[in-house]
Amino acid sequence: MSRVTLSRYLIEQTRSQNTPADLRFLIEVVARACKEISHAVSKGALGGVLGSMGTENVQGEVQKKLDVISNDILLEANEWGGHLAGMASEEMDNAYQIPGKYPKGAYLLVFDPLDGSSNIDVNVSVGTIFSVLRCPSEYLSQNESLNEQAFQQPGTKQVAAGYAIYGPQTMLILTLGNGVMGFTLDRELGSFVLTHDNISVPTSTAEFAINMSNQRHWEAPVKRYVDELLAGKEGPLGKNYNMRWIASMVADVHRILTRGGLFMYPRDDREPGKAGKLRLMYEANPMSFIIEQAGGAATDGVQRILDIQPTSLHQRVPVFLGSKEEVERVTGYHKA
Ligand code: AHM
Ligand code: MG
Repeated sequence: MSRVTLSRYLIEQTRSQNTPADLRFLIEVVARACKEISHAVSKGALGGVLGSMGTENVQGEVQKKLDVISNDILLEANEWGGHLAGMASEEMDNAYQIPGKYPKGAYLLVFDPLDGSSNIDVNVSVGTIFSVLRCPSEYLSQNESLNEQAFQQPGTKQVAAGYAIYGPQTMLILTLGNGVMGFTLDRELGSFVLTHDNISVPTSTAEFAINMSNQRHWEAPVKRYVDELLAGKEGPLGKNYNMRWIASMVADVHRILTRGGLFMYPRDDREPGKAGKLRLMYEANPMSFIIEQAGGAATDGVQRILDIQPTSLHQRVPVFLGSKEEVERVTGYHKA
């Protein structure tokens, strides 16, 4: 049986699901950019890419060199092809305008160019997360410059989402709203090859992921839930749970897609003005779309993440996602 490359998968999607050709092109361009980022990440100290830039992004976080390199790779790869009306990134204050010399297209691309970048210097998996939206028609005119409002669409409006994980293998995980597929980068061929067909997240789990060092800052329902998990077999949940925390959302979510689990980054009182650490547009929405497409669930503790109406580009949100039974349980505790 011949191998199914990403290109072949996308062409077959066009035939069977009417995936538009410009969306297919967009995904291929993003995948090509991810190959380039994978290459830069894998060079590490040899490529002089480790360490900090000495600058901060709009969120007040120190930018790593690879944050900036990855952001530039994605912008350069995507700006000229005529498939996008604009881009937005965790690493840029404002929406990125497609330069006037290039044609504009129908889609908006939103990304976290290098998620988990605190892990780069210690050689632990990092990744690129992306989300694709349609550009509302009023912003499609060539002369109109794009503002934030064009991007402020709930996650249910995403037409595609995915992530690349740069780990022992480089993989691309993709959903076009028709299941979740995993492709592994074959470095000899230079192609992403379909290796994980129709990924599904087990409904139950005995594994959870949370940064326990923030425990004293959590809200009561999360404290109660994690206490119950830690109480194990002798506690009210009647079973032992294992814990993992990689501090790279891509790597934690990838483990959950592979063998189930629950990922939590709750709201906490360290910075009362911020609703959690993770960003709705760049992290929570694409990951929630993927997890739901794989049969899991994702909420902010109260409502489905994909139903949240964004009010700003860099807005943050509490995240509970993964195996359905545990997401429902912790969400139920918030409502109790
Ligand atoms: P980043 O996009 O700046 O890398 O931040 C997001 C990351 C997630 O990948 C990860 O789940 C989380 O931050 C880890 O946070 P903490 O360091 O508080 O454990
Ligand atoms: Mg991130």
